[in-house]
Amino acid sequence: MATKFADTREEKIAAIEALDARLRWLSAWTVHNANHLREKRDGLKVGGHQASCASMTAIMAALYFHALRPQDKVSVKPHAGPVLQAIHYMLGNQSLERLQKFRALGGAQSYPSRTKDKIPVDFSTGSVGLGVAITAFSSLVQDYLIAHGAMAESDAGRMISLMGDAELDEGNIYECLIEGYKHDIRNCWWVVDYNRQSLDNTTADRMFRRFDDIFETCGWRVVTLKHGKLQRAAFARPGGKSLEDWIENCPNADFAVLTYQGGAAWRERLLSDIGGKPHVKKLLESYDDEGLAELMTNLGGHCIASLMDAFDGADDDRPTLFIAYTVKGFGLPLAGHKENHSGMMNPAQIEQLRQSMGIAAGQEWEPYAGLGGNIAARLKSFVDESVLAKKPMELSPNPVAVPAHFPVPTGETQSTQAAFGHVLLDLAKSSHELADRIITTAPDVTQTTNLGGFVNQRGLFRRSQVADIFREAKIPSAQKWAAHASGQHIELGIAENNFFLLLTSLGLAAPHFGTRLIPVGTVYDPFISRGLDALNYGCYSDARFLLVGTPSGLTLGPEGGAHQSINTPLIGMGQPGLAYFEPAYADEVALFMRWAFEYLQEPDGSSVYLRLSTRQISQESRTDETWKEDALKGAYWLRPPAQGAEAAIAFTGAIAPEVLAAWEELQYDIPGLGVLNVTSPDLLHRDWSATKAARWTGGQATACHADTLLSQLSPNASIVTVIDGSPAALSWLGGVRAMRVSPLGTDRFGQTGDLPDLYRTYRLDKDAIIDAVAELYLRR
Ligand SMILES: Cc1ncc(C[n+]2csc(CCOP(=O)(O)OP(=O)(O)O)c2C)c(N)n1
Ligand SMILES: [Mg+2]
Repeated sequence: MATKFADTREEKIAAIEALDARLRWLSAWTVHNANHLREKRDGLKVGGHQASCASMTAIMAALYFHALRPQDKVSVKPHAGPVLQAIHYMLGNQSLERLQKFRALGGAQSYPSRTKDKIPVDFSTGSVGLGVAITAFSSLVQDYLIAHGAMAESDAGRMISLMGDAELDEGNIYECLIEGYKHDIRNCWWVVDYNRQSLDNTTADRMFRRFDDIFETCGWRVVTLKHGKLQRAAFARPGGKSLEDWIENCPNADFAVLTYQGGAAWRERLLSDIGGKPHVKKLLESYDDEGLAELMTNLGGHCIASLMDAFDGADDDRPTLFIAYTVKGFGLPLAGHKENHSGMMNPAQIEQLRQSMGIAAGQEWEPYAGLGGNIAARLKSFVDESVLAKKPMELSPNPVAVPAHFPVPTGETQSTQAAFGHVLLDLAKSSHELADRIITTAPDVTQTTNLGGFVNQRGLFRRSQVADIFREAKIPSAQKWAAHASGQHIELGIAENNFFLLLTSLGLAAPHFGTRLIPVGTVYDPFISRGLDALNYGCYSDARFLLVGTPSGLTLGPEGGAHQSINTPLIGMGQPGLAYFEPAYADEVALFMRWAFEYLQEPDGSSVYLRLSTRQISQESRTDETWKEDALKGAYWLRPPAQGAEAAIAFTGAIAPEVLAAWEELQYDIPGLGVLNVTSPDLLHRDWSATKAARWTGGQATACHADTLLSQLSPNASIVTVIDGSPAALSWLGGVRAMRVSPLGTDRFGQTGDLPDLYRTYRLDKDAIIDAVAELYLRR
């Protein structure tokens, strides 16, 4: 019967050191198998990062098997994915088959993925920097839930990022630091694998200690783990101080070169640089070459005891940056080489590593290979009893009920943006549970995107109260700006990366913390592009939120070309995990918002994007409700065509008045001319392509919604499409039933102007629509 491992701290260190070695082997072998052993059919390099993994196995072993608490959540740097897979393989959460299919279809993912991996993944990573900053925002979300009584303070976990040092070059890190400071975030750890190598090269020496300053300025505690215990012991010996000083001043590139070259090179260089100093020669002589190489690379990030001490030392809730010095490729023949990022051990090298680790041929996949039977059994029980093994599964709390009907804002002329604000305000005034779960956010555009009403009702969120000084001074102002713990709006500075990362964290509140939040974020439509990768990251993570891009298109005309959003309809269509709607009328806004609040809670739902406008337009007087069902599928006939009509105008959004004015003039010349209101080019297109695909994947050969709508036209009909945005968003409609199309839209940068001038300039006015219809119709 195996006795328990780790009764004492020394035993625990030994156990975690053994795990460090196991993780280094299994991650390297997983990559090797995928690249060298698995059958290759396409001649492409499969890839994987053995050196990046080896750099971090000790950090991960110490974190996961010592410091981690069940409620903590971890983001793992993308290229250490195989280490995370290996940890879960050892825990029994990952199958051998999936590990063997690393980077193959259905196998372990290249980079940890919440949606694609079968192991528990707290945060997806891949695009460097984003997986780091998300942890800061998740700690803010956790504080929000605690402040709102949805979580006990004692259940607060640490949001931890295990990051590469080159991730510190990403600008979004610093945007996040500033925002984090403003919101006084806590319970956040970032552990830097400080191997001083990026993808291309060793990193700049000049940054030495700069990161400490930057983080400390933003309120973080910085803990540096530079030396392991072997080095610290050597420094305490005669001559050790000279050695320490030498290491202190050694440029990154020199250190890397010597690490790659090994013991003899270290000796030669050290003797030449400091051999003349007292006791140094003797100190160096006490190590053989192998021992000297081990000593010189015994950095803090590879020393389990140092890592455990450092993690134990940060036992309060202060945000903490651990700078753990490491060697990229530690313990592998690739160690230190500046091109080791994508470098891989060749078969002879991995064979040598296998032998040096005492792993018998054929035992490569054994989780506990290379250890004596007794030790293997004890180590297994240590792993099985670890906190990680008892980490609770993610929850899927019940959906928050959505009222059956949202009142439609009244007014003969309305803009979709104002209607959005009214719907939210009505909700904010209600006592419906949905209103309590809504949390709004905006990057410094709360008032100009009509979120102000909601914020006036529900307040800004801050852990500690912030007074509204203007209000207290009795200066008239439309906006209440007091912040308190029960507030429901998180105001951000102008940093769209932060905006999308916060939406992502809020949109993961249900799986992360067991409470559903309904996040609503507003941003000027053109500046979606500024945070596009973070938006993509949020969608890839399957976070659920309502994104409102407003104002959009030429309705920002007075602001000029830099504010004109042209390609956002294509972003809405092209972005997986995001359903894009562009309403024209206020009743559509209410309909789509209601739908969105349900859809973003459905297991197979997604986030939703509303592209809105400040243009006030005459509202439609509806005679019935039949349009709604079609509108939710992406399009409805606003002016139904006569059966077999020869032409139609299809449009999206606030350009409706120009379209209807053109229709008024044309209907006498073109009998039965139809007007199709495409409320979601995205859903309509997805439905079309999915229906086509279904024919080949065993589905029914049914007609898609676009097909059904357009089948009312003559087979020879022509369509003019109109959108204040890229015309490509609608021009595809001609492909559905092989009809000719004239696509109107904007495809040039904007200029300042009022709407009549701009619509004329960009050929979106009534005359342009009439010309386009006439040209298609007459040239048949
Ligand atoms: C946004 C983004 N740009 C580029 C890359 C490609 N890339 C992957 S890892 C890497 C360098 C990472 O270096 P570091 O963070 O120091 O990690 P290490 O492998 O050294 O631990 C780069 C440029 C990426 N994944 N994401
Ligand atoms: Mg690095």
